[in-house]
Amino acid sequence: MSPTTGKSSRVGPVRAALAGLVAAGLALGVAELVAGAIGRAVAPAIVVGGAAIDRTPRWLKEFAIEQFGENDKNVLLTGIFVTVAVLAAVVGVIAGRHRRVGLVGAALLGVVAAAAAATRPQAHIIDVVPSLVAAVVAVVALAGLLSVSAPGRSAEGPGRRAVLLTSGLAVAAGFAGVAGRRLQNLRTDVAASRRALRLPAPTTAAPALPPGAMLDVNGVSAFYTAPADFYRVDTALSVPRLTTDEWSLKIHGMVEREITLDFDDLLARPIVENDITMTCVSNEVGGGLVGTARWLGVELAPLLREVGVDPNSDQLVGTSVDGMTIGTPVSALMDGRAAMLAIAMNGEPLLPQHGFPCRMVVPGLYGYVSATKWLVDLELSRFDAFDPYWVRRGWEQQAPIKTSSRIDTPRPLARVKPGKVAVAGVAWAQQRGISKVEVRVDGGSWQEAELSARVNDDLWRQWVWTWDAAEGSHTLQVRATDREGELQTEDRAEPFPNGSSGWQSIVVTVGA
Ligand SMILES: Nc1nc2c(c(=O)[nH]1)N[C@H]1C(S)=C(S)[C@@H](COP(=O)(O)O)O[C@H]1N2
Ligand SMILES: [Mo]
Repeated sequence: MSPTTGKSSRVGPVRAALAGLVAAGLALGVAELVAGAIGRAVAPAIVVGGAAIDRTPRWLKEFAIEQFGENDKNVLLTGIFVTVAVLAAVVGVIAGRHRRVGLVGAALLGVVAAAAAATRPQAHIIDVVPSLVAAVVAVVALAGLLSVSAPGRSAEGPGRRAVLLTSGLAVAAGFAGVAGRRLQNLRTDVAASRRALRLPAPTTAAPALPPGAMLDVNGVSAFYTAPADFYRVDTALSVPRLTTDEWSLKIHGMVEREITLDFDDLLARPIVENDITMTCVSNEVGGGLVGTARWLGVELAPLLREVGVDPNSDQLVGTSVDGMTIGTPVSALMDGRAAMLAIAMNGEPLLPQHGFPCRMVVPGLYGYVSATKWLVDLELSRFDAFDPYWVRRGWEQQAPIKTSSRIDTPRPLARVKPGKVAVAGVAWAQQRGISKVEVRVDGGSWQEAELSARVNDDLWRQWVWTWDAAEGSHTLQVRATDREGELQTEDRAEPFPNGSSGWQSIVVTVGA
């Protein structure tokens, strides 16, 4: 189809690859700038990454989280940039020989990114613009770089002009990228919005903690998890940016009167404070995807009563600004539990990564069926009418939290001194509460641990048991019982499709 480029304008593979890289860099940099100018987080790498996350099979997602943990998103972004670099170099080399084929290739990469932008949830037609601009920039820059790099008639090959243009465009790429990011921060200054937010005093404060609610044991999880240490689980490649000024929440669907609240409306409502332990369905036995906070916000049940929920509606679908959908049973929201729209965690506005300015929190349900972050829309619907994001991926529609217990100290495979060793951790069974935690060594008889004082049944309890440790290698096991008298199941289950189960077991070495 495309004729081979004439000899005099052919460019050798090394120079052509470099031209491809610089053209791609400039294209991505300019795209950041355009994304900043239109005030949308739709730079090509972000939209392609987001599309990739939504299409990643579960085994690969689990592998990535296992390997990279909370770094999984940075690893993905790095992977995207490396892929783009390789493709850009290949396109450059092709264009060096077959100019038109290569330039079409460059344009196609931009079009693929534009397609990803257009198919993101919450996509706006304008979202394709940064990627399309990137396509044009890539084509023009690549053509220009190759033409100055071509040996032409001169025998010495490309000279100063090529070097100047290449380095000039590379610098421009960097500037555009940095300026684009700055612009995006300026346009939606989440940090400033967060600083400016004066938290209201609770109309109904959380009751004071009883004595003994927190155990003083080295190595046990803090009763309240510091927000910065609180586990983070979401599909957002870049943390969605939403200020209190931009925020609004529409409650609609199967209701008598739909309403839209802005942030002042929210603050004007009675403010409640609840201590709640939150858990992720993806938490493995012994894992860290659980945390406790004092949440400040607005009760959901009165709001739902105000809009008049159709009795046939059984699912409340929360949607975030980045298009995540999460479905919660209406019955759970109306049964008197402390379900809320939260704006603060442990006395400070939500951190951006935990859903600033407003998220849902519902005790007793895993986060993927209750805890929409960056919440902007609540639709009353039916379970048989709409499958939210995770349900479409095979996770159970409804998922109450399973009774779980964890050993925080000693750590697995730790080496401890013989004699008295504090074995301690946390146990949770939100809504039912924890009544007992037991520990056993090497499959011996179960020993009852001391529990922190009960605060409410939506909170974890810390526990400690003093072990008289003899030298050697030993297995420690833990199990909890809820306040209904139900023992934590020994049956091992993986997190998919409705949460892990089984007793945690660790091996430690006792030696001088
Ligand atoms: N917008 C949005 N909200 C979300 C998620 C998400 O991916 N996007 N993940 C959910 C899941 S699976 C959990 S466990 C909790 C985690 O909240 P955290 O990151 O504040 O701990 O948020 C929930 N809310
Ligand atoms: Mo989760």
